[in-house]
Amino acid sequence: MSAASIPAALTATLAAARRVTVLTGAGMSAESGVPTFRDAQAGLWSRYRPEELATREAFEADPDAVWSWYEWRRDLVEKAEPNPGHVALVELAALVDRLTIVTQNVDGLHLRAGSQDVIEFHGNLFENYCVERGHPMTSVPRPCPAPPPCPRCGSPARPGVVWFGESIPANALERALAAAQECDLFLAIGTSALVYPAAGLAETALGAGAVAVEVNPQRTSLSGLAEFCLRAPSGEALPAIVAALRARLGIGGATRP
Ligand code: BV8
Repeated sequence: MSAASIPAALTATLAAARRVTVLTGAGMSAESGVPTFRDAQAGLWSRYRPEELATREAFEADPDAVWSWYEWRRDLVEKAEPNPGHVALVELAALVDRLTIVTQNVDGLHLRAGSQDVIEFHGNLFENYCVERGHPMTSVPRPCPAPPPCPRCGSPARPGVVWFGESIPANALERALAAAQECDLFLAIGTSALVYPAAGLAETALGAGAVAVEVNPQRTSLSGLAEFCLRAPSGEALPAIVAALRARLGIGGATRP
């Protein structure tokens, strides 16, 4: 996707924006080789649906199986690298007044790419804590076939992610709502917009007068609300957006490949 294919009106809106808020979903990491939730679960996990595994009930029913699913994902993510889409968001943040990423992804790839203002709305795969007291368990040995006991209270570890049926941590929710309410431009990237309250952030931004943009090869429930829909992979569309903005701002230099 080239800079020339980015609508001039989108580039103009981006250039004039005081604050840009980006909501990313699993599609953002697809080009890093991390399967999306809509993809059939690969191999061992092909018989489960994520919604069935990513719950407190599933963990309480079979801690070892759910823990192993997260270990499998941690292994996969550790082998993954941020893709050109992640890098382009780092570059975009340097070109606009303020850019906040609200990510539904728990893979930590935005942080590894160098993004600064990131809200991990559903937590992080690599941050575990114990089920009884919430003691952070930062040095969990890998590989680890079963939830290890907390060194402080002995209760088992759980992944530091937000499961279905669990509330979003208050601080993350508050910051994400503010980012949605205060932005002029809301970019929804690589998300099917099926999970709430994350998906509701788009309506919050629109209600506050923002322009919405969708980057997704497929249509979603947000498509009808978006002023611009870029039907392309984020690893191609985002570098093109950055190149188009650089050209409009008269800033040379190609986007890193
Ligand atoms: C909550 C962390 C209040 C874990 C995740 C019954 C009881 C309780 C709650 C509910 C209920 N019914 C509904 C709810 C609400 C529920 C919900 O929304 N359910 C859905 C299924 C309807 N939400 C919750 O439970 C939330 N909490 O509501 O608290 C509460 C509390 C108690 C009781 C009631 C209410 C918490 C939700 C958080 C769940 N945790 N992740 C883990 O990862 O293991 S969700 C997880 O799935 C992800 O984080 C993400 O949010 C979601 C997957 O969505 P996407 O990221 O969009 O990915 P997806 O695969 O779907 O789509 C990928 C897209 O990318 C596609 O559109 C594709 O076209 C596109 N794409 C592909 N390739 C590319 C691309 N795009 C660009 N470039 C590419 N290359």
